[in-house]
Amino acid sequence: MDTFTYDLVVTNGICVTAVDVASYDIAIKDEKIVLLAPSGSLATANAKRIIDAEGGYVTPGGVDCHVHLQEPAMFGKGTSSDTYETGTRSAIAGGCTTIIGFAPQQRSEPSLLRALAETHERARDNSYCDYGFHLLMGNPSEQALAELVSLRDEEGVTSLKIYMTYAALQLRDDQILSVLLKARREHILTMIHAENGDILNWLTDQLEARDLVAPKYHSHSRPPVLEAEATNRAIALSSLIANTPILLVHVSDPGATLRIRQAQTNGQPIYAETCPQYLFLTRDDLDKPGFEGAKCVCSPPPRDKESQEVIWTGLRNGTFAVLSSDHCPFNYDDAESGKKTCITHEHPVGQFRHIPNGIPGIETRLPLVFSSRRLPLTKFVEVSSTNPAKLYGLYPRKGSLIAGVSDADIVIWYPESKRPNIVLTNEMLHHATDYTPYEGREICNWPRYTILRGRVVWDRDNGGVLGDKTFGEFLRRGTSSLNQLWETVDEQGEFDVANL
Ligand code: DUC
Ligand code: ZN
Ligand code: ZN
Repeated sequence: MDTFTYDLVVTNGICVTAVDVASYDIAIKDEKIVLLAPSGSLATANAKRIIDAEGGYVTPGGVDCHVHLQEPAMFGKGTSSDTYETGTRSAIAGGCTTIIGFAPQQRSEPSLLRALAETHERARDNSYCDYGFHLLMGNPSEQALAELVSLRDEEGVTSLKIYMTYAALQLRDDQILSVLLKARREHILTMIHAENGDILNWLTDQLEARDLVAPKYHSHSRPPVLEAEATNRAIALSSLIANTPILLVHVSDPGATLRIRQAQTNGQPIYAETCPQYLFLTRDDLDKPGFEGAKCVCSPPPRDKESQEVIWTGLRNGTFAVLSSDHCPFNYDDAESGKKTCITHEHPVGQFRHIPNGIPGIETRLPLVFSSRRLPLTKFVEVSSTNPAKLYGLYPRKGSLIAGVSDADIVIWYPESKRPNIVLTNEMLHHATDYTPYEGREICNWPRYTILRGRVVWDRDNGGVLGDKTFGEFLRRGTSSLNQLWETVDEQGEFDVANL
């Protein structure tokens, strides 16, 4: 019987982490990175397989911490066009080895634990990559809040998302305060969707009264100030509860970004996420002939060119800790459960109010940003892998290349000499959605190999997807380790209303 020292070696790569770029070889054994060695020194090691990166960049597997799969219709009509199986297949083909999806608790459901159990059923043995869950909290009942301890200690779920908009999900300010208070005590990170639901409903009524219902009016119903106002309010609510950490998801607007930056400068534990749609799409993409613009309807909506620049700057200067996809896919050409559910005889270009909100992007997140060359490579790794892992309690198992510690989750990119010039088409992608909002874009690199826990699950030139849907494991997460978040909170002591 052959005995190998290593299961896999990656030689001759330029390895990038959140802190440095350096040439070294990586040896893998039993799903872990076990050794980092001088470049080329492991080229003839006793390993079952040796992959020559040929001078290409080698990065930790991507961690996409904002992914919607197989959720019931909560953002209006429509059902997800991707299952755990197809969404995670798409993830690995785009270099992503870990996702954090959402376990949706409906308003009629008092228990978070039940909502979580149902989500486990959907994902179990159906995931090509490793996965965890955030609770999507539609009902902050007494029972739900009491369950946060079990969520953390027994279930390995240490974050939840709440909404300031959507009829089925919107929480009042007093409810948000109750969530923040309990989350603070239990060291659960609260993610907030910050858009003012009341204002957008009012604006939507105004637009409809004038028969302005085409897809492009989605962005008129959600002007930037509505995101900035809600962001400001979320920060105020956090500060009221003795500076409870919050994470503002999918930020698109410069006003919101500025407010977040100010709060951070003040030392408040305000974290933020942005997504490729706010770097690569604009509101003009919603203004295409006929119903086409519906392909880019998501919330908040893409803004303008100047806003894109502010978001890029925010990524570079650390305002945004994480870059996620917010993959929330609906088929376009589907009148039963996709974007076209809102088309009627009376409304041939649909009614934006009823367009399912969300776009696909799990596979394109890393290639788009990597090949844009607009972030230093260390920053690219930081926001797309390392910080998500730290923020959501997965570090250093995920998000890095630490010998003896990190899972062998690795992406190998093409070297300069072999760089493919790719024109993105939906046909190339591995989701089950019938379009990509990035159709026709030129991309100058793509993950050549994706390795998940030591196994090559994606080999672009030799077979494509090689993984299988039973290989992905559920990840029990710890509490956040980014910036010693909770240590700082504990030092400040309990919230006390008498201290206000
Ligand atoms: N918010 C999300 O986070 N995802 C899709 C829809 C939405 O509004
Ligand atoms: Zn949201
Ligand atoms: Zn989302």
